[in-house]
Amino acid sequence: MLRKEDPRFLRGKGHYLDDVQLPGMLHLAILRSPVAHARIVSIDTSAAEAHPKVKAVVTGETLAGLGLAWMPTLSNDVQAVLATDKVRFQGQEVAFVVAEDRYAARDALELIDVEYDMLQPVIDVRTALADDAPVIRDDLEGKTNNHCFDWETGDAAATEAAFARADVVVSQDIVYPRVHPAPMETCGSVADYDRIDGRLTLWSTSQAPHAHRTLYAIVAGLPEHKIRVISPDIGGGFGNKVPIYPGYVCSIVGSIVTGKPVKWMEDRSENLVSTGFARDYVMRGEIAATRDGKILAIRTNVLADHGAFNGTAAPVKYPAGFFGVFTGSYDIEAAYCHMTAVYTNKAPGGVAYACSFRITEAVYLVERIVDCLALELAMDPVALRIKNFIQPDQFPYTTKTGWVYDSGDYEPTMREAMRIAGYDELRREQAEKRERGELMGIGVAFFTEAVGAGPRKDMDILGLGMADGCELRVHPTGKAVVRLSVQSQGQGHETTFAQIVAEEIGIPPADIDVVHGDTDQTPFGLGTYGSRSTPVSGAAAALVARKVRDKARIIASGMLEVSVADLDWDKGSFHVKGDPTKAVTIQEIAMRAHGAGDLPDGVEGGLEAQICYNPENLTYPHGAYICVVDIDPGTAQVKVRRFIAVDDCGTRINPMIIEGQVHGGLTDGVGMALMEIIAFDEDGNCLGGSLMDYLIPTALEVPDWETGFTVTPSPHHPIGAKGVGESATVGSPPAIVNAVIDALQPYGVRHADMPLTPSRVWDAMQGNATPP
Ligand code: MCN
Ligand code: CUM
Repeated sequence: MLRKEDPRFLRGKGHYLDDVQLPGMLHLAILRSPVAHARIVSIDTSAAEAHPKVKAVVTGETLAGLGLAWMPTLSNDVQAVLATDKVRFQGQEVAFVVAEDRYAARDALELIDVEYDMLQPVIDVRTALADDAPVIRDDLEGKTNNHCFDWETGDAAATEAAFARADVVVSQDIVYPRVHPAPMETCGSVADYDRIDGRLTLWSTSQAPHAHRTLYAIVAGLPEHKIRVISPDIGGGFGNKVPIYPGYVCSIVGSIVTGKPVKWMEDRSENLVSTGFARDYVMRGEIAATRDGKILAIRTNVLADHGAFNGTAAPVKYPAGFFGVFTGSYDIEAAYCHMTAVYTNKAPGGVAYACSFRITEAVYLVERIVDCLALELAMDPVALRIKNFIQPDQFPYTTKTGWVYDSGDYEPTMREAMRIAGYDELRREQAEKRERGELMGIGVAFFTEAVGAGPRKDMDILGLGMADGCELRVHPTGKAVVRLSVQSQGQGHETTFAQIVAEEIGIPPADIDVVHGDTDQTPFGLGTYGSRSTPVSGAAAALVARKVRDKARIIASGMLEVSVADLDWDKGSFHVKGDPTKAVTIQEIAMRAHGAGDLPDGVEGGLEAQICYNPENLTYPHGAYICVVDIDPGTAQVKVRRFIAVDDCGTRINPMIIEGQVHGGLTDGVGMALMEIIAFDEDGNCLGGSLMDYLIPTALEVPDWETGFTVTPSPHHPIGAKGVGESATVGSPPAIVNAVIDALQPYGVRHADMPLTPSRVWDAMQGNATPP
């Protein structure tokens, strides 16, 4: 089925945040810190205030007077809305101007005079905990260092014992650099505060409108029923639109102060410099195995850079997200991870960029380290993986770090990827090319993800349980509307949720309207990220439709004058068992539910239902990826020649949409593996602040993707579906890096860190794999 939303998008009729125009609307611009770490001595706003088009200038001091200078982050830290005492990263919000138009607001920023007293910045995560490192978070009472949190999982002693018994131990330092989701549409909001009835309407680029509304209620002390958050069409999120940004809060304050609607819309550089980054993990991976390639244990030690404020988005019990799945798809004896997270003078975030809470880092670690082991054992990387896979009869499988993989059948997926790739033939081609001095590499990665957060008994964000509401209403004429708490940013929910409901109640998808993104129109739920829409809201949609069908069955029994047990469902109609001519359609039932005439005893009129679905477990999709690269030995330029992706996301709702999701994620992976990095100089200047410096892949850098699939349904999901929106971003970087390292075997390279730009590959070829 083609996407129902596309006629609107393809004709330029999408309605994005910047399309919101309200009468009398003013425009907000944010003054940002030019430096990474400095004390604010003074701010002079008088010249800006005198600008004829300026309506308000607000500083941190003004906000402090309202108790709004600081806001909670999604991970129980606090973040400055506008800096009061110090600036803690380059690009931090210092003041804002509200003016009659966008240009005047920007011009007035230049009239604000801030005097900074420079402080030494903390940039290198490795020295952030040194005794003499300046303390970044002196706003936190009693804070005397830059320590953010420590976290561990697994069994250290059992892992130690397994390592002691191993024939072979391999360790490798691996960095997953800071990257940025860089959605096509930047972040923004329009706030409209009605002073008379105290109602706030906020249009914002939010992936989670309900969660945001509750947080505004808590932060600003506004009554929740008077706040309406609307996410219009969103031009890509990729995790970037999960956090609450100071700009959203500023627009609210701007509207309260001026009594007018206020729009804030970031430019590209603001988005790259100040909004949620991803990754930034410095990892040491260790793997222990027997000589014949049985993996015994995996151990890792991680240093995590969280920037100036811990703005990570993850369920609160998981400070390092779902990094705990770092044991991958392998049946091992023991595992242990220790992580130290620190503050640095960099933008806050730690959002997952197209990955369910740090799973990308985990998969990258295990898939790199397994390849290092294959090299050490001189074993084929595919054979090593297959030998260690969790077997089908072991599911549900409890990992050594406590995750329960719901289902999986890994080897067929791996074999399908090998079949499409022509794996053996590729290896032969590679051998020939090596003889001729050509650099061809074949990289393999196999991943298991944990998506669909999550069971409310152990998952919440700031106390909000991760269950999703869903409502289905069938109108008298048999058309329907399904109301979701999740919010599409391009994933095609208007199509796929209509398909889920259609499958259950037999109303054609075209007759089912999907409503989302408006807290006044939809039931509560935690939003779209961590590929949770299908696992959680998708389940809710299926179950709410079954509830409606159950009621329809009772009404049908009255219409056909038989007992409920004597009815058969035939996708779209009920008929009397054994007599298909005695039937009523769902449309006829809908009319009866709303119309004249008797209904069976105890049945209320109407045909609708509502549900709040609390998932029993996460879903665990998996996939096998094979990448083929060629490297120019003269320039060290990597070309991805082929990429084969075989994904298993259980029951597939819309194969075309899945394919689109996979294509997008694979393209992300090429970006991360070969091009993208948010780097900083030693003064804390962000070196990735524009798309001239932060390189994202285009059609030129990517091959024709070759996709395939297997289907291993989730046993606990009502239709067996698992999430897929992030699978390809998770699985592709290790496949590409493994391919590059494989190509560099003639140079004896075991590892090189992303992004594998020509200069890094060149360095690796010269025996200098660790970037300075
Ligand atoms: N789907 C399906 N069958 C399945 C699983 C999914 O047909 N077994 C369909 C779904 O119905 C949905 C799409 O695939 O239309 C993605 O579903 P799902 O895996 O549940 O992920 P979400 O809808 O929750 O989307 C979130 C995910 C995340 S977290 C990021 S990040 C990401 C991604 O989606 N951001 C995206 N894909 C994106 N795609 C676009 N265009 N834009 C983004 O910002
Ligand atoms: Cu993991 S980025 Mo998505 O979860 O919005």
